[in-house]
Amino acid sequence: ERIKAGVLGATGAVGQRFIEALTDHPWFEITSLAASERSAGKTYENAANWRLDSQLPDEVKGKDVVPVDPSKVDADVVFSALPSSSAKTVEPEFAEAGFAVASNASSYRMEDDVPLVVPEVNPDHLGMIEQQQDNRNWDGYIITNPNCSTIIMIVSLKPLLQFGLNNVNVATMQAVSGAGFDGVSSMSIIDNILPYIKTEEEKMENETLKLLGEFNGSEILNPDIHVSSSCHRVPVLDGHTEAIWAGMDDNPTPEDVRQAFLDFDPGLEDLPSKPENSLVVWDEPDRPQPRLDKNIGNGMAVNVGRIREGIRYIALGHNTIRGAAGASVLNAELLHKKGKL
Ligand code: A2P
Ligand code: 11C
Repeated sequence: ERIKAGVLGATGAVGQRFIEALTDHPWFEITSLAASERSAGKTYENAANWRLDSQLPDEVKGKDVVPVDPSKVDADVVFSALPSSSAKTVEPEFAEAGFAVASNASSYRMEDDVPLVVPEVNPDHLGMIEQQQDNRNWDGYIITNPNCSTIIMIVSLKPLLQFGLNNVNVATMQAVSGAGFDGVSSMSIIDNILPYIKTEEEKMENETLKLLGEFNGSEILNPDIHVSSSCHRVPVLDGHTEAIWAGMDDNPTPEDVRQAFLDFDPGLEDLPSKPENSLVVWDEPDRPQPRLDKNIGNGMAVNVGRIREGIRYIALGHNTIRGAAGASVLNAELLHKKGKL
């Protein structure tokens, strides 16, 4: 039997990526599309300002958009692409009403009893769900995935833990789609770079420590790793690029690191959204690039290259797929595999 899936914030930049990820999915079926009162009552085709680079799937075109109200949504799991301000009030209403909420929003990521999960990195943190349901008296629950920039970095850091990772510095070059649909349509950033993205640097630092922390069954113990980030918006439509400096106790050579990236076992068994390679290693000095490489592995791979002494390297991933909707769907697939959905 197929799992009924709703999308909250279905009309936005990440919401549209959820629609794509869930269309023809082997386990999930889209049963509800929800957005703000501005869109409710319209058909999806009329409510969503669909991107030009892909076709609006037939199965959602004529569907009605409903408000983000648990009594109006028919689903077992809801995927949330809501702005964090509305996610803050809406997501608990759904969890309380018994829905599994797989959220891309930032509102609950750092709460002690809410799993912040990337399946390749910390699948055991899903163990927090029972605690959350007890604490909050919810029949459902919220699980979250990190911010796009964090996800792209963390997948590349996981194989470096074996060398005693102790220090991470990162400078990001982030696409405009990360700022939501309005960010893309205005393109007001053309011929420019914005050297500040609100709350992004804190998110990269705090989320990375939570993800790499050990879950002892009741709490997460922060790892002894220093993380420092500088975040920037560049005139690219999709695909975040990151320059990463990783300090490690064992001082591995660039070749050791390259081999660790190549040998990386994501431990994902047969989840439908799993890419063939979670890490794709580039040896050409001018790769990876967003325009050429963001869609590798259906947009779910993290590309790494330019591995140099230091250790310094570049990571690139599709921010609204690997870094957002695809990450939430992968989390829900993992929940299903573990019998929690
Ligand atoms: P709508 O299209 O009706 O405004 P983006 O990140 O691209 O800006 O998209 C945000 C998504 O969240 C859209 O689907 C938007 O719906 C929805 N949304 C924004 N504010 C609210 C709100 N207060 N309540 C419910 N949905 C909201
Ligand atoms: C950006 N990373 O590119 C942001 C968008 O915490 O999920 C996503 C913010 C978040 O601007």
